[in-house]
Amino acid sequence: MMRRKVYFIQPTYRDKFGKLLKGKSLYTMSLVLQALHSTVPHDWEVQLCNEYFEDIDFDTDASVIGISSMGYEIYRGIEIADEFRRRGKKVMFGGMQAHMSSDFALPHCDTVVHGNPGRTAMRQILDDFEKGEVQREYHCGVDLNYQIDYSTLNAKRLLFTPVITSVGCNYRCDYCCIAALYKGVCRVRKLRHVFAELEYLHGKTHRIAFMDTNIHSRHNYLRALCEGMLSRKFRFVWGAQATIDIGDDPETLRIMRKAGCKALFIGLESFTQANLENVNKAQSVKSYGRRIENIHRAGIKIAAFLMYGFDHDTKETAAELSELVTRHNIALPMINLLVPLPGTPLYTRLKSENRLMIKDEHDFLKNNIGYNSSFNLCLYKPLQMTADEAEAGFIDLLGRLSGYASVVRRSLCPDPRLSVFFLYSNWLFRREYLRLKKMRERRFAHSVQQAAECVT
Ligand code: B12
Repeated sequence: MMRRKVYFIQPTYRDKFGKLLKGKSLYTMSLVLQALHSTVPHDWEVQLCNEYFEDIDFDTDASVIGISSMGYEIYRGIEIADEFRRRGKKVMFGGMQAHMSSDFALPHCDTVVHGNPGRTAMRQILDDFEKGEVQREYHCGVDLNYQIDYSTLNAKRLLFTPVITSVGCNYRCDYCCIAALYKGVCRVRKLRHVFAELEYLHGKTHRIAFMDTNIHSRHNYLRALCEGMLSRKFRFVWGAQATIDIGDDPETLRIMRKAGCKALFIGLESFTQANLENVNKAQSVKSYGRRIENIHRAGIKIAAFLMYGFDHDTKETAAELSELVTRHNIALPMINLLVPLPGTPLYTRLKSENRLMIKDEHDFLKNNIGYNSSFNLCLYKPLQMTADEAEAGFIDLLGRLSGYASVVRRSLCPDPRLSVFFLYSNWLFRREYLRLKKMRERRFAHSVQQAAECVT
C-alpha cells in the first residue's frame, strides 16, 4: 500500500548564471505551503520545504510530491519533478504558473492542479493518487474555507509575516495575471478564519503583510477586518496592496491607520491616461494627486508599482515619471519594464500585432538577475521607441531615483522604524539600479568589441 505522506515544495530558482538562489531571510514569503498543509486530510502525513531556505530532501519517504509555482521557479520545479519521478514518486504541480503554463508542466508530472484546492478537493486528489487513478488535471475553483495552520511558519526569518484575506481583484487590467486567472472576481475568506490566524500570530510577531491583490476589493469587509483587529486589541504594524481608489475612502483609511496600517502598496503603473486606457486600467490619472494626498493625510505611506514601456511612453517619460514620483512623495517606487505575461490580454494583443520578440512563450521567466528582481528586459516592440531604447530608458528612470539625496528624502518619515524600512528598501532599489547599469555597460562593451573584431 502507498504511504500516506505528501511532500509540498516551494522551489527557489536559478539566477542567470545557473546558481540556485538561497538565503536566510526574506521580506515576506508566500503562504502557499501553510495553506496547502491545512487542506491535507488528517490521515496523511505532511512534509514541507521552502527551497529558498532549506535543501530538498530527495530521499523523503513521501509517496506524493506537490510542487508549487508562482513564476520563474517553474523551471526549477521541473528539475525537481524529473528527479523525484526518476526515484519512483508521484508528482503534482500547482500554483499560478503551472496553471498558466500547464502544457509546460504536464510532461514532467502526473497531474496539474488548477485553482485553490480546499479540503474536499485535496482529499479527492490524494485518494485518486492512492487508488492509482489520478487524473491528468484537476480544476478546483477557489476554496479557502479553512483556517491556515501557521505552526510550520518561522516568522523569525521574515520582516513581515504573510496573512491573506482574499484572492482575485475586481479590476481586469490587460497585463495582470490575477485578472486573467480570477476573471475580475475577488473572493474573500471567512473573517473568523482570519481572526483565528491573527490570534495565533499575536504575540509571536509584530509585523504582518496582507498578501491580497487588493485589500480594498470589498470595502465593508475591510472595515470589519480593521474593526475586529481593533476590538481584539491586536497591536500589529502592517502593510497591504490596494488600488488607488482607496484614496477616496477617508473613513476606511482612518480605521486602517488606527488598526496599524503603515504602508500601502499601490499599482499606479503610469501617469499617462492614454497608457492606462490602452491596458484597460480603469483609473483616472487626474485623481492620482488627490487620492495620494488623502492616503498621506491618513498617515499611511505609499509604495508605488510603476511600469515603463507602454505604447504612449517615450524616451522622455523616464524624466517625467521620476519627477512625479518625487513630487507625490512616493516612499518607495517599484518599477518594472512592461511584461507581456502569457495568458493575459496584453500578450494576445501584442502577439496579434506581431510585436512580441520572444521565440518561446516562457522566455519572460528567464528574466531573473536575482531573487525578486524587477523585469528589465523588453520582450516586445514598443510603439514610440526601440526595445533597446526602452531598456535604456528603464535604467535611466531607475538612475534618476537612485541618488543618495532622493533615496534619503523618500525614506524619511516621523516613524523611525518605518524610515529604516524604507531606507533599506530604497537602498536595495539603488543597488539593483547599479547592478543593471553595470550589466548593460558590459553588454555594450562586448558588442563594441565584437564589432571591432569584425572590422579588423
Ligand atoms: C509573497 C509573494 C512573493 C514573495 C515570495 C517569497 C517566497 N519565497 O515565498 C516574493 C516577494 C519574493 C515574490 C517573488 C516573485 N513574485 Co510573487 N507574489 C507573492 C504574493 C504577494 C503572495 C503569494 C501568496 O502567499 N499567495 C497566497 C497563496 C495561498 O496562494 P497561491 O500561491 O496562489 O497558492 C494557492 C494555489 O495557487 C494553489 N497552489 C499553489 N501551489 C500549489 C501546489 C500544489 C501541488 C497544489 C495542489 C496547489 C497549489 O493552492 C494554494 C492555496 O490555495 C503573490 C500575489 C498573491 N496574492 O498571490 C505574488 C505573485 C505570485 N508573484 C508574482 C511575481 C511576478 C513574482 C516575481 C516574478 C516578481 C519578480 N519580478 O521577480 C517573483 C518570482 C518568484 C519566484 N519564486 O518565481 C506574480 C505571479 C505572476 C505570474 N506567474 O504570472 C503574483 C501573482 C503577483 C502579481 N500580481 O503579479 N513573490
